[in-house]
Amino acid sequence: MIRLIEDVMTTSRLKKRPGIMVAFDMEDSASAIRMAEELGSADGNFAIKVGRPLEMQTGKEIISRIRDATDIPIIYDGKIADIPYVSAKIAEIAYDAGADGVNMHAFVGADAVREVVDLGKGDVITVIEMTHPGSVEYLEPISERLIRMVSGIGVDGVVLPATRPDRVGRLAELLESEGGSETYIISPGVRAQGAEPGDAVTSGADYEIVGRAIYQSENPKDAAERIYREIIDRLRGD
Ligand code: NUP
Repeated sequence: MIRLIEDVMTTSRLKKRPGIMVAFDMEDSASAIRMAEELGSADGNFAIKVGRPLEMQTGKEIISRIRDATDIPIIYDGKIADIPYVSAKIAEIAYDAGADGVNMHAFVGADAVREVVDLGKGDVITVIEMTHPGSVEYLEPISERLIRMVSGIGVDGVVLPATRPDRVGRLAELLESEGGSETYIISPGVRAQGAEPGDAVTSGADYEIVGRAIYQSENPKDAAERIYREIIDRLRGD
């Protein structure tokens, strides 16, 4: 198991440093490919997250096409939450299409998370708490247990909500104390859901996920660079 955890950590393509994971939730492949190419030459640390709306409209091939268009790490955000066999099957399809990592729910349990980690095909990111109000009802009461569980397994990343920076801070501390200091934290909710750039990173996150504020803007590359600079400036205390 220890060897497995080390393997996963050393092969992780997503570096644990401040950056933006751009959510690709647009529904057409042309603008997705164009944005992937533009981000490749953008100033900053970026990753791409392919979401279900894009995948459902264009098929898993969109991952391969983005892979061909840029060197930026790609995460498939299928929010996988199924029995271990099916969870691993979905993850494997995404890895084989060119994803560097997949996003799955932690609440499905240790057996499902372990089955995906044991594939050894790329990063595994687990959702711990979400950005919307409903997350407070059912995820918040179990999130500390989820952090302990995924730390024991050795996942590459966890999702914590930028909309609740206090939760990012608390769970980041717990992650560290559970031996997860190498685990990156990615936090959605910036701009469209109310969090400001830097809210999560100054609370202990590594990547902030930004979707609509980038892909719906007139110039996505400029928007991505501008929000990245805002995050870095907040971190420096400017
Ligand atoms: O808790 C979560 N909240 C959330 O918004 C977990 C997520 N993965 N996301 C994703 O982040 C969501 O699916 C979308 O792709 C992105 C946020 O997009 P936007 O609100 O910046 O447009």
